[in-house]
Amino acid sequence: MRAFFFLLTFLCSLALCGADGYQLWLRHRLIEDPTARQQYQRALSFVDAAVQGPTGNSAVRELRSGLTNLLGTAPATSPAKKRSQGIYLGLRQSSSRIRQYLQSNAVEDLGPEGYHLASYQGDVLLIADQEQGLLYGVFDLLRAIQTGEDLTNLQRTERPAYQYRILNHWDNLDGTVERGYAGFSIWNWHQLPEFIDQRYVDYARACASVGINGTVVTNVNANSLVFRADYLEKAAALADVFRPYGIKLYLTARFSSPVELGGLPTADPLDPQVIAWWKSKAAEIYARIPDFGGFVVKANSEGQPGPREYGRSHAEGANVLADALAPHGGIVVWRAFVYTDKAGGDRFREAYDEFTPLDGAFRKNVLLQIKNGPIDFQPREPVSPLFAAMPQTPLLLEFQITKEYLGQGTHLVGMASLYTEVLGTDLAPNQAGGEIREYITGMAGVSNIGTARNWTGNLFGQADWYAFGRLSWGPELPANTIFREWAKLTFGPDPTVVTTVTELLEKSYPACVNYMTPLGLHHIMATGHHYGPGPWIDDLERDDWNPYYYHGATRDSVGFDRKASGSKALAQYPAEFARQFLDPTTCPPEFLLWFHRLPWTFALPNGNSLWQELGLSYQRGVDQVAEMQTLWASLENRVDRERHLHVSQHLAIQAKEARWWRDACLAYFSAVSGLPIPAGVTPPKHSLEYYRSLVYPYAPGIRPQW
Ligand code: BDP
Repeated sequence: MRAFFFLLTFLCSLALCGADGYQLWLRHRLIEDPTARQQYQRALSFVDAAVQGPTGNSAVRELRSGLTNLLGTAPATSPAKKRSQGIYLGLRQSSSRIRQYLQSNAVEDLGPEGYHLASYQGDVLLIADQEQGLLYGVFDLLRAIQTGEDLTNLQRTERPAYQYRILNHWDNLDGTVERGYAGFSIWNWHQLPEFIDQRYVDYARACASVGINGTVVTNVNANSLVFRADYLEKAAALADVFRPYGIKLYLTARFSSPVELGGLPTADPLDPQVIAWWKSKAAEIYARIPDFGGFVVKANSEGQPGPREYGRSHAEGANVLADALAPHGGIVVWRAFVYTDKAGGDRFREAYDEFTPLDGAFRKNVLLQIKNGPIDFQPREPVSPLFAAMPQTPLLLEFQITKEYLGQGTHLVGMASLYTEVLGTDLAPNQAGGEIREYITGMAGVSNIGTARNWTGNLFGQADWYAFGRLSWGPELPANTIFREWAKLTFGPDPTVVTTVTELLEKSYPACVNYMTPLGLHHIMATGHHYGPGPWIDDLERDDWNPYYYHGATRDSVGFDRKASGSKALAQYPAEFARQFLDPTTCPPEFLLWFHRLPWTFALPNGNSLWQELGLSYQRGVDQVAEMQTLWASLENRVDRERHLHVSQHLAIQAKEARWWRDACLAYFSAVSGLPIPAGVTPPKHSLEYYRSLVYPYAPGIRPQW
């Protein structure tokens, strides 16, 4: 019997208890070190909660179950004996203990989502102004215990930097996910509203635990069917699940819905019938979902309908939807990812040219959602110039969490490096507060979640969901802190594992940029699915769908001139920011070919020619992946077998694909330039024809309509 019990415990510790990745970073496993466990047990022997609403109740439930799992015993509900220590949680004035603390400790306004955590005469106090703050405080406290923080000097006040912290699912009603690499959509529209998958609850817990407070459950390439009454009922059922976790539901709005669903002859935003249709649709939605967040709209972009079809501006289109939502407190998130199909322009410029004349023309409840870069989620982009050009319009920064252009579901690339680089980019280097994070009101992240048991397909994709949430709450957090936290929460406290996983994540982003798009190359991936290299593609119907358009390599030169002598896109930035890019000899090398067209012989600051440096960068990327493999291999006996194997196998694919990128790109650029592969670079294994011949019609994540 005893042997059986031990076997069961052993099996549980190896696999059943979360080594499959389902529990994400909320793996509240029993603290192994008995001394540490006893200390926490003594300090947290009860949870005295004064809460009333559903969110407060979720907070208490999370705290109790988290503590029970971490400490091995359930906390009591009140102090058992006089001298026992525990947690008091509640709003100001909610308990005498909290009131007593506040008499001698000033805690300023915490806002709707903030909280204050303090150790007070041996107890832990968690105080908020509204119950949602308690929920965030609970997750912070659990994270502190999970990562081994000493609670005796606990004293912190936390408030989110932004009001809007939203996940964007590019999920279709048929269950497919555009640019999704983790299986199908987790929303089972067919079986909603009756069937409530436990995943919905666990999803909401995970989001709340990192501060996410909104979710757009449908694709930006929208389907008007979601506004039909039965679908709204399904959406309402999801909203009911999310509400106790402080998460608002949003839907994408297809601009032509009044025609497609409403049977009207037009979707012209200034048509009275269209205006009335949106008003009544909004009222219908709010009748079912009283805290509905609002609409996200992709209009006149990549074939999506929009106001331009009726000769109306983006502002005229957005305002009609905004007016319909305003009486109910909803917002319109209008996407700036817009480019026309005019030949000969520079796509880099388009969003800026389209939207800057409209600054000030949007209703107050319209937010403009801008992708981090001016083109499209490339491995490394300079920031979008729009951020500094819309002072009268609230802005959301859109990141991709799913890795459409960064190795998709297979590659390990710690996106926190990209996110922090963007958030910290200083557009006004001569003044304080010019960082991108200061220009925005919120963050949106294109989700990487699917039906994969571990949610993200590649286990390390969880780190990107985690990073997005943490940064949307605290955009000043360094990537290293986020990686370290995630490593501890996911793999446990072993310092060797934590240090190695952190190092692996830190290496991964520069590695990917090196083996895909070094020195500012961009959009050179294959067409449609964007899987693998395709710098040679030049025969697509639109100029700017062709990878060739973005580098224009000839025998003599390569790169895109965006200076005054070229497309003039550089002039869209504030002058003091643009200055660093103007001169190719001082331009940061990672952005060189974004702004300059240069001869292959151009000398870089390190003395290498452009061609040599390009070759060596590709080689460096491949070598860095090999180093990542070695790092991970060193953890073989420290990480459970299931997850170790999972990651090793993914890294093997990444190593193979990194070599593919290097070989295919160098074979192509060498053929075009007539230059031999530089010394120190492994020559391509196959001919250029071979790489050009590779086709992958079933690569995942492709848009169903393309
Ligand atoms: C591109 C994707 C495409 C999306 C588009 C968007 O390839 O699938 O629809 O972004 O953001 O990167 O709307």
